[in-house]
Amino acid sequence: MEKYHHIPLEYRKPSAQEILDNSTNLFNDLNKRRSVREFSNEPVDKQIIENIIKAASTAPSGANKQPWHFCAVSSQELKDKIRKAAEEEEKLNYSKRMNEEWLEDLAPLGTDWQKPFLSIAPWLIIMTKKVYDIDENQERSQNYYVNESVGIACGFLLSAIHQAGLVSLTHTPSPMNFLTKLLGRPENEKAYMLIPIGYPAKDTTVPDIKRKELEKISSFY
Ligand code: IYR
Repeated sequence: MEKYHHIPLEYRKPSAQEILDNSTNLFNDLNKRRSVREFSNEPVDKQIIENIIKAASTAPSGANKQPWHFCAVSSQELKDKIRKAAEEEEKLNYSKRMNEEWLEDLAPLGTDWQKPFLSIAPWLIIMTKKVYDIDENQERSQNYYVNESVGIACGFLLSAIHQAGLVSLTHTPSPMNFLTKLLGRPENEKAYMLIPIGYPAKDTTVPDIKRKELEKISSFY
């Protein structure tokens, strides 16, 4: 295989002060990101969702395979179907699949099997991971570090949603295979994350949870 043609890196070196200010401001802004479970049904332009997906797709990936797909759903009919199927799985999760400790950990969040946000939020993005690739001739090829790559892209997506001025939720109904079925995705794709996107409902509240202190989450050597 031939090497990629190389091009100059687009990079402007900011001053140390600018970098300090940028990093402080970015932290302060990201620190305001919260998972939201109550959405307004106010529509969001498709172009905004396209930009957010494009931002997520700039994530690095193993061997640049970009092993992800973003299914953006605004169809009310499909959102309702997704909600119904997710709630069926969640009913089983909450009533028998999750153990005592898990239920106790979730109790303070007050979540339950009901997922009205799935039919209320104007958009749902379902991210899938491509466990392997299939080309036009049905030939299979490998992807690498798929979970890591898709996880990074998902982080970029959440950050893009927040920085655009919208809110989201990382929702993981499990098992998630109903999603790839409802969306008619090919067999090499597995559902990775379901992310409702939109504006928060009026007067939405979020739990008063705290992030761990820097000292608890880092060690400097
Ligand atoms: N997927 C379920 C349960 C759930 C699990 C975790 I871990 C959470 O942080 C929140 C919820 C649900 O969406 O209700």
